[in-house]
Amino acid sequence: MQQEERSFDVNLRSYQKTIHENLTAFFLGSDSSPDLTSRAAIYSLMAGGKRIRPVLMLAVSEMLQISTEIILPFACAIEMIHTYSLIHDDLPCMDNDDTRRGMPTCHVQFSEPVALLAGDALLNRSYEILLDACSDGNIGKIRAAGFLAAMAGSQGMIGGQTMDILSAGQKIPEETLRTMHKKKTGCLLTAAIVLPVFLMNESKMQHEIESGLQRFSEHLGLGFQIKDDLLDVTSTKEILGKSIGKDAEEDKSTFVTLFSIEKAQTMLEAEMNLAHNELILLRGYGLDTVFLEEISTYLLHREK
Ligand code: GRG
Repeated sequence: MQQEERSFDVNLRSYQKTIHENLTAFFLGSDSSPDLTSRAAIYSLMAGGKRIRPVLMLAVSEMLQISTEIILPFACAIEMIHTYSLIHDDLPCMDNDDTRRGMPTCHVQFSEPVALLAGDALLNRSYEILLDACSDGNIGKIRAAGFLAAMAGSQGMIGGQTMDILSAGQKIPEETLRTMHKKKTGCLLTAAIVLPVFLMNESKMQHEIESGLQRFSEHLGLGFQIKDDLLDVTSTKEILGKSIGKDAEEDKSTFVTLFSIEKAQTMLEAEMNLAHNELILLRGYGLDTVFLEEISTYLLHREK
């Protein structure tokens, strides 16, 4: 067991290192003298974070035998989109947070206008990187890039954020809460997990693998969000690296405020079991799902 834990840890760190070492270069491209906005973007991009989305993308790619060279631009692009969403989410016009990833938020460190532009720059750069990755005209890469754009857009993450804003101060039904989080948190995780399927070599099982990974990602995404809601009431600012207790303070509907800590914990475990069941089915297609099983357990028990 200890042996398994060590090897998961080694794999996780190795994926995180690959991302960490390449993000700045991908963001800067040929820019050798970054201006204030670019420096603010790099400040947030390199402030740490678990790198869950690109790690999942690299792990699924390895499982599907897609090379690091092919997936790396997509993995860096998704972390840039995620970081832009955090910068914008922290702005005074949204959640108004002063700490993120254990550091002052982008607008506190720089200024509101610069943080707004830094988020925009990260989003624009991510699309430049995606377009560049597609420049050989490969249809799988073009579909992969389009899928990531859609998952981040108004039917996906931005759509979820819109529902979140509109539901402020209201008690919303459980189904609405689930839909909101499926979009706001889940869509980017789905992008990370499903996108590599577009880059696979022809496989008879491609459709089944895509559907299985899609369902796995949806359960993992909901579980990830329920855990986020739980950490907001059970953790500390020092451990999480961001403000806590804001959900209740702002009268937000979450799995904890709508139900209870105990019920949310039960719902979290149910989602993770459903995610696990999907992996068992995927194993039946000859896929090595060990890392995905281990990362699901890691996310279930994570402290930040
Ligand atoms: C502003 C366009 C726009 C969208 C904002 C994703 C999002 C939508 C806002 C971020 C705020 C939030 C709490 C979203 C829920 C998803 C979530 C738990 C984000 C934090 O992701 P982690 O835990 O963060 O992966 P690190 O710092 O580890 O990368």
